[in-house]
Amino acid sequence: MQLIGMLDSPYVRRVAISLQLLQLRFEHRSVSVFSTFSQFQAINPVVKAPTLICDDGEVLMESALILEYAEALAGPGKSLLPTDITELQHTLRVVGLAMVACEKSIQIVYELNLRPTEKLHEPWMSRVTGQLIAAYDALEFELKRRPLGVTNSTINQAGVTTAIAWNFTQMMTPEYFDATQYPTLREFSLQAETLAEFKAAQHGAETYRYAGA
Ligand SMILES: N[C@@H](CCC(=O)N[C@@H](CS)C(=O)NCC(=O)O)C(=O)O
Repeated sequence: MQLIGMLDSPYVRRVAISLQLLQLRFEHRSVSVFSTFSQFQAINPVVKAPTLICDDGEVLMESALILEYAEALAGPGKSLLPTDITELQHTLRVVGLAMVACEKSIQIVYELNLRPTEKLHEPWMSRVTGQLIAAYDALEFELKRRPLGVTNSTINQAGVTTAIAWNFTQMMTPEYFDATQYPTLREFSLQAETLAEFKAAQHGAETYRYAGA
């Protein structure tokens, strides 16, 4: 299967890292939804990253759905989601918060980069920034309360998505919140970024390198 999209997208990164942790092999094509729009459109006409081309050619999108498919493909014994219902509930809460953090950072990036400066809408920026901070406040609280595993055998989907969200916000919108307020998140993300699966899929324009190579 092929993963389409650049690793400067937190959604593409979460899929690339999760596929590796689930021990699923894939080819990565670092195609941009912006600078190579037409090339992306030829692969997926709705131009959404991540896009996954399955082995039979069917095209999937939306990271949560791609990961649902990947979990099923990986089969029993390999999963980034707990089976215990209480643990699953908490994992999904943390994933949800981390996904909102990604989305709010991206909305800031789009507002700054895709809109002419004179059309920047301040009430929207304030709203989105407030939501971003609320997501990180809640994530810091949750990680302190219930620490997450951060080795390649203990990290779960909550850990993967949280670490990626934090890294993305640091890379793209660090001036919109005070990172020193979130020591647990910062430490967790730093540790996650040292894992081979994260190093193989670093934020940016590079193509993912198989962690086992
Ligand atoms: N909810 C989606 C969000 C994906 C998303 O927004 N991807 C961005 C790149 S970071 C994209 O495709 N942007 C182009 C567009 O929306 O037109 C997911 O989890 O996959």
